[in-house]
Amino acid sequence: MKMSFRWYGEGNDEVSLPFIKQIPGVEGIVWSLHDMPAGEVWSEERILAEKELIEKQGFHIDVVESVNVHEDIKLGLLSRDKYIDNYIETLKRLAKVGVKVVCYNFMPVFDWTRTELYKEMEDGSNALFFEKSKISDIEPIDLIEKLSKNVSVTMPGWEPERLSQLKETFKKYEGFTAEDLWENLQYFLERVIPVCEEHDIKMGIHPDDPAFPIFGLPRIIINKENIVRFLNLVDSPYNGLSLCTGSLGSSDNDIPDIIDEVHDRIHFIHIRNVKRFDNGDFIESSHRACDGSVDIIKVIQTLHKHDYQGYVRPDHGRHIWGEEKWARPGYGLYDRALGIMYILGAWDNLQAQKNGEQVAI
Ligand code: CS2
Ligand code: MN
Repeated sequence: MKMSFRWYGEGNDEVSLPFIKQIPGVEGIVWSLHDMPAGEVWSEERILAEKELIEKQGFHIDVVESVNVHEDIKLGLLSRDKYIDNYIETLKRLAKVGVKVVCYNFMPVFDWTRTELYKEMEDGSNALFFEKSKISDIEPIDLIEKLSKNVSVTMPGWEPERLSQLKETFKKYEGFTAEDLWENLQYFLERVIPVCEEHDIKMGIHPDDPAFPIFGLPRIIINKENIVRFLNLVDSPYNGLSLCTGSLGSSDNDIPDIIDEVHDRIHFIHIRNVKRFDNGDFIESSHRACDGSVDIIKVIQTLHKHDYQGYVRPDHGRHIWGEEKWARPGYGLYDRALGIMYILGAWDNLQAQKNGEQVAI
């Protein structure tokens, strides 16, 4: 596996590239142009400037997360073709500078959703929390307003231009079903994947987070059955997954079993743990298997069994050692760095066993 780390860009991330450099094992930066509105073509100058900045620190730029999909594409509006053309142009420009994988999602309206960004834990750390009952009694707009009061940065999926149109966007989704979303996803893939094949750039869809419908909006990338259906929409290695153990772990998915089934279509993995409660709540925990509901060790063993050669990054981390004062929710430095050491510790141990076995033969 190739270890990487998500970075939000100069002036947009309190964690610096030189600090990331000090985490053992990180080879690449997972990057994006976070201020680009969904649907616009990314400028070549900006892409090149980002590439230069990241490569100067000795990291590769192989993975972009995300190139956001315009809402009209998800809704299947007439205007979608123009936005798909723009998406394709951005993909070509990224392929030209050597990007290998693009992580994206196809969730209506929101990216990931939580009800608290700074839930205090007994040990003094804090973490992203989802309280199911809170989602049922609150309007989405009120939830976002409440959450964004304490955050000074723009969270993925909460870009100002998207939020300002939240009410209208919700209206457009009235009566919209999961089957409509499947159809529109297929339409998108049928146009985009042939270009990916030609330009050698792979698409990896990110599972929906949480992995169940919220606010009456459909969510489809949520379990094994749907992931298999998704991969068959366009049966090409370029139509793949960014498997996220935390997102799929928000409901009762057997993630090692999913990896067994679709490992050859996984291009990128987010590894993190979540602890689920019986009432449907969940909290993001440390990466350690015994701290959450996802058996992270088994996930790593399964990847190793299939000789996973793709990209990986720790996903969200808790805020620890006081970093909630400066780091963006889910994306502090310390817990993600600890997560990397846990993942690499497990991986190196499996490698050592494998090498030992080979020597013994
Ligand atoms: C990420 C997602 O922070 C996160 O939870 O895993 O925001 C992810 O970047 C997007 O869904 C991919 O488009
Ligand atoms: Mn993720």
